[in-house]
Amino acid sequence: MYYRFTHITVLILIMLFFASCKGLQKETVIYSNNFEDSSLVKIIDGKIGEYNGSKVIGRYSQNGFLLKLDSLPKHDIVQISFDLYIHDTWDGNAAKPEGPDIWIMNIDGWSAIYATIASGLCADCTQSYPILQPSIENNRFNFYNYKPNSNAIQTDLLGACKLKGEKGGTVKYRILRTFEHKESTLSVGCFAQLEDPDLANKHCNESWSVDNMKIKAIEFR
Ligand SMILES: [Ca+2]
Ligand SMILES: [Ca+2]
Repeated sequence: MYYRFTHITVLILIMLFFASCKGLQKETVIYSNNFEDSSLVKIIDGKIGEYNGSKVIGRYSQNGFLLKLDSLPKHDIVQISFDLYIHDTWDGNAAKPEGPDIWIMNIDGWSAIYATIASGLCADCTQSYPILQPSIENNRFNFYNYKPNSNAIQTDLLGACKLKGEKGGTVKYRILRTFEHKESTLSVGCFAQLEDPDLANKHCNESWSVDNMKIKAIEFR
C-alpha cells in the first residue's frame, strides 16, 4: 500500500512539474509557408519553383530572397525552421574558380549562417557546415573541413538541373535556429555566394531552394 502511494505521489508530482513548465512559455507561429499556394506575401525577390513533387521558394543561384515580418507579438526568443535543398554540383571549400560555395542566412542584418556546402557526389570536396561560421585567421575566413553532406537529413534525392535525374544530386538539410529577439520586426535573408567558372550555366550547375518555413515567437512568462 505504502509502495503504491509513493508511486502515485511521484506521478502526480511529475505531472504537476510538466504542467507548470508548459505554462512558462507562450508560442505564437508568426510565419508558416509550405509554398503550395504559391504565396510570396512579405517576401522580396521571391519566386516559386517545384522540386520533388512539392512547391518551393527557389531555385536560386547567386542570390536569394528576403522575408520581412512586422507587428510581432511580445516575445523573448524567435525560432526559425525550414528545409534547405542544395541542388547539383556545389564545391564547398574548393579554391577558386570552383569555390568556395557559401550558403548564407542573415537575421536583421547579422550573420546567422555563413557556411560552405559541398555535394556528396564530389569525392574530394569538404564543407564547413554544420559549423555555422568560419573562424578568422590573418584577416581571412577559415572554413572548417567536414565531409560533404555532413548533418544532412536526406542524401539520395535527385539532382534538379545539371544532375537532373541523378541520385544524390540534391541534398536536404533541416535548418533550425533559435535566438534572443524582442523587436516587433524581423527580417530573414537567405542567399548564396557561389563560384563557378561556367558562368553561362551557373544557375543549372549550382542552386538551392527552401520549403516548409516556420517561424515562432516565444514569450517567457
Ligand atoms: Ca512545399
Ligand atoms: Ca562552385
